[in-house]
Amino acid sequence: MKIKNPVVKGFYPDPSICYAEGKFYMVCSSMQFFPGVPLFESEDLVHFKQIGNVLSSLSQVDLHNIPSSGGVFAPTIRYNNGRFYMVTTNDSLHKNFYVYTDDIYGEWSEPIFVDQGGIDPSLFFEDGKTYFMSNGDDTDGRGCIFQSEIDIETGERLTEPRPLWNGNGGRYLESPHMYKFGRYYYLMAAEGGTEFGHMITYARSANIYGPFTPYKGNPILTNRDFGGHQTHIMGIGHGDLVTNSEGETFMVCLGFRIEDDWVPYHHLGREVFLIPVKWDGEWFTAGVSGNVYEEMDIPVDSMVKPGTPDTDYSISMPFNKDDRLRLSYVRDYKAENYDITDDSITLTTTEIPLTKQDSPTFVGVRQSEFDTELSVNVTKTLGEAGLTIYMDDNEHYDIARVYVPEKDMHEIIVRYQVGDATAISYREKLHTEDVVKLIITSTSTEYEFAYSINGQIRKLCKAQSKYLSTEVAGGFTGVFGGVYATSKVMFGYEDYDVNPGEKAVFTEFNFRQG
Ligand code: 6LW
Repeated sequence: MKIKNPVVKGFYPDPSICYAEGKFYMVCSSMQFFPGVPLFESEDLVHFKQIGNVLSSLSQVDLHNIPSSGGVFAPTIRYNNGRFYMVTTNDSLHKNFYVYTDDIYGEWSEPIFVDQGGIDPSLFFEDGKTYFMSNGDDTDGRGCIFQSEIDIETGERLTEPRPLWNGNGGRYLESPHMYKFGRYYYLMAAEGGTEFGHMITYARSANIYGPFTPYKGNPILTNRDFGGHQTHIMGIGHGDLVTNSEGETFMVCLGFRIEDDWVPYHHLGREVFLIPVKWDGEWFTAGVSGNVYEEMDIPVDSMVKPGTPDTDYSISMPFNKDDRLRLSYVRDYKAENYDITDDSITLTTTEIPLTKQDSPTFVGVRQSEFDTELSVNVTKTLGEAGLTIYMDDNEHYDIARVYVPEKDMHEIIVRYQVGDATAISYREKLHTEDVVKLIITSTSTEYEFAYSINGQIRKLCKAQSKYLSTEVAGGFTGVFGGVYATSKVMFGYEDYDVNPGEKAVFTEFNFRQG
């Protein structure tokens, strides 16, 4: 069956998946954004529905003032004896921990920490034992996957971490997962780093502690040798295998969609790709000759119900329960600054601007498509209230309504924040106290800013998506479209401090995607 990748679009990196109670459940990393670890359900590996966020309480994860792209790194989800486990790393605190639930539609436990370093932890259950693995360096300083046995009730490590495999020679050996097929244990990992050199490798052993023999055809999956003129799908790596009730094995992995054939960049973040897996005796292969294309023939026919609609990533008011699962905040969620109903978002201004490594009053949704229109009505607010296309603290484009009382300054501004550069690319006096509609439209290569009053649209300026890309911003995230409010009005060459605590009321939020 022809499948169009990615199967989950937008900033949903580091996918991990399991099969339980007749359905697939998948989690992704979330870095500094809260709630953490978005949780998806699927019946066919092609259509995924977000059903929750694993880390839905700040008591489960400490994101306070962490750096952009710090926080929650790659998770693993596993199911054992009727219980779901999600294990991950708070990379800013260098702590590995897991949470569990007996109800996949309910809340997850408080964190249980494991005394083993590294990142990208994974769990493997066999014969009443729980194996915990993560990456690290061996005594020679080489990348290595380490494994220990833990007590899954307490998180206590019962054995010393033992080196399993140094990978296939690529840098940044990470994303380990252990599987048992037949008489062999299969240890799969990512190498090359989560950028253009990314790849997936594996090795197998008759013993869970090795020695592991690498597959002779490693890397089993990569697009590292393609140029942008051959494909716009890059960064393929960080995979997880899953087997359905028919014994058919598939892989999900991350990748990203670039723009520009020759100087590639991506701004939507790393997304989820579905990969076919084939067994050749007791070794497996993946993809099409180890590569990934936008359209692939994947044997999911028996699972996909004909006529199932493609995922629509658009979101608009009135919000429903599913929409609310997609609302994301930066670092600490401070409930007192948000009043979100189905038909309005009321934000309380604070002195924290978007550019500060802190918790600005912001709520947004991942941009999953290249062609979008984001719009919202905003009332007059003492301070600044606007729409933003937000990659992280230092890379975002804002269109805002500004009112500074002591200056009696009532303006529409467009701000490009790229690194240390704050460019006010548009400033215009606003001769109304009425509601103003802010509008940002996008293509794959640019954003256009406009506003309207009583239906009269006024187009202002444009900015390239390139300058919000990962290749400019660095890190591991992808862009959000959202609303924000602050009492710290920054023009770069002059800033104003308005009294915090004012209310910005947004209505008719509409994020059309695709
Ligand atoms: C993830 C790890 C990685 O945990 O980036 O570059 C981290 N590789 O696999 C965040 O996505």
